[in-house]
This record gives sequence, structure tokens and C-alpha cells, in this order.
Amino acid sequence: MGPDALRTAGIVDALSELGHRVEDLGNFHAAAGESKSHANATVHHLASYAALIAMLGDVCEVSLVGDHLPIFMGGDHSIAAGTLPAIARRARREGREPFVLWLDAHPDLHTLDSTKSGNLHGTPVAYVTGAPGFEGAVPALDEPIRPDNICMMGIRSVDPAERLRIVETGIMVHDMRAIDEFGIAAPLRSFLDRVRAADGRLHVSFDVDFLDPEIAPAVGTTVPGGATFREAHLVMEMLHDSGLVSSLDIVELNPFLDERGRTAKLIVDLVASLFGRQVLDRRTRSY
Ligand code: Z70
Ligand code: MN
Ligand code: MN
Ligand code: MN
Repeated sequence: MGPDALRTAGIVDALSELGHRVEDLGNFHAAAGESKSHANATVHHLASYAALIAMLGDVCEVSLVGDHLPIFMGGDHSIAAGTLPAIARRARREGREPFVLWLDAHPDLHTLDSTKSGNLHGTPVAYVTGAPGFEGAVPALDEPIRPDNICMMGIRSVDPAERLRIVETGIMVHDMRAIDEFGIAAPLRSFLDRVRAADGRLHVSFDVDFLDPEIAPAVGTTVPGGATFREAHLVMEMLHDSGLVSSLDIVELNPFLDERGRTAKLIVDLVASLFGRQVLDRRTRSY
């Protein structure tokens, strides 16, 4: 129901008013198929996860054309296991490196073996970076995304196995402590400088729980201490000004937990900031 809540909150009009031509391809569902078991018995919906990844491979091929900037609305963060490999394929066809800005309370770095909850939306980053244990269970990756090319912000809930993977892979993680200490602009600017220097193709994966639950209550598991209204808008405005963003996921919005659509409305406003809405024209200033 997340995508429909964003439509009701006016995502198409907000983007159109900014001068963009918007094409809504509608909702896509993956056929669940036979259930698949795993040695880790907590893992559930594995067949749906595999089907989702395969289905998104096809959907991404039609939406990642020309200079289109696709917005993939979930659903939960499992969709990133489908969007990221497709985006990486597209980047490499252009002779470019894929880069990912991961905005989330969680690093979603579990493998099928390490997850304790069995919730597969906690695994996409491990999968797309080529962590072991996904072979045979889900579609094989052409080429993993380099952990060096991933920057995470807003992280504040990390399980022990994920902590280890962060150290092993060297993924750049700006947790909330770092953001409190250095602000959100400096680390973002430094990542964007790296993307620009590499002529990278940048994908932004936005989990609604990146935001503080006081302003965005419509998520399954609320984690206190998230990004503020102003931090989140600043991130989106800086992303717009960078001109580097090529695709976007918006995930984990659960309208049943919303309060009169306020989270959906906030997300639409944040997307509008990413697509060029600003208080005053600051484009003359260089970043
Ligand atoms: C925990 C797990 C999670 C939400 C990601 C949480 C995962 N690390 N939860 N997004 N809402 O269960 O693996
Ligand atoms: Mn997530
Ligand atoms: Mn999350
Ligand atoms: Mn999740």
C-alpha cells in the first residue's frame, strides 16, 4: 500500500509542478511460487524474495532508459535486492561505476545465514555486495557492487553480524553519532565529491525509518533518534544540487501506521526537494 499512499499524497503532481514529465508505470507484483526452505529456519518468504529480484530485473530494464530517473516505490527494502543489481548493470553498460547512498536506520547487511529475525528486508546490502550464502537461493549476481561505493547515513540499529560485515567490507557508515558530531552536510558532500570525481552513477535508497519516528511514524519498526525534518530536506536539496542522482528507492512506508497521511506527505515533500523544489534559488552557489 506504500506506493498508493504516495500517489494519494500527490507525488505525481508535486513532480509535475517542478516541470518534470512523470510516467507512472503502476504496481508490479512478483509471483510467489513454491515456498523455499533454508538451513536457517527463521528465513521466510524466500521464494517471494527470489521472484521479486527476478521481476525487478525486468522492470528496471524498461525504466532505466535514456535520461529517465526512475523512482522505485516499495514495499519493503527487499526491492533494493532487485533494483541495485539492475542499476549496476546499467552503469557498467555505460562504462561507469554504480554508487549507492543508503539512507536508513539499519544497514540491512544480514546474510541468509546470519539473520535472526528471518526478515529478508534486512539482507539486500549483503546480497548486492556479494556476501556468501545467497547462491542457489536467489538469482545469481552478474557482478557485486563494491562496498567502497556505498555510503550509509542515519544508521542507528545494527546487529552483531552486521557490525562484523561493516568492518570486513569497509562500507562507509555515518551513524547517528557521527551525524550529531559532524552534521549531515559534510559527510554527504564528501561522498558526492567522490561520486563526481569517478563519474559514477548514483542510486539513492531511502528507507522511511531513516527519519525520526516523531516526524515519520508510518514504519513497521520505529527506531528513535533519526534524521530530523531539516536534516532530511537538506540531504535531498544537496542531492538535487549535485545533479548526480540517477535513480531512487522509497521503501518501508506503511500507510496503516500513518497519522492522517502525514508521513506520506512528508515523503512527497522530500522527493520534491530531491527533484528541485527549493526555498530560494541557490543554484548560483557551487558545492
Ligand atoms: C534487523 C533484522 C530491519 C526494518 C530493516 C532489522 C532489520 N536488523 N527492520 N528494516 N524495518 O531483523 O534483521
Ligand atoms: Mn532498510
Ligand atoms: Mn530500516
Ligand atoms: Mn527494512
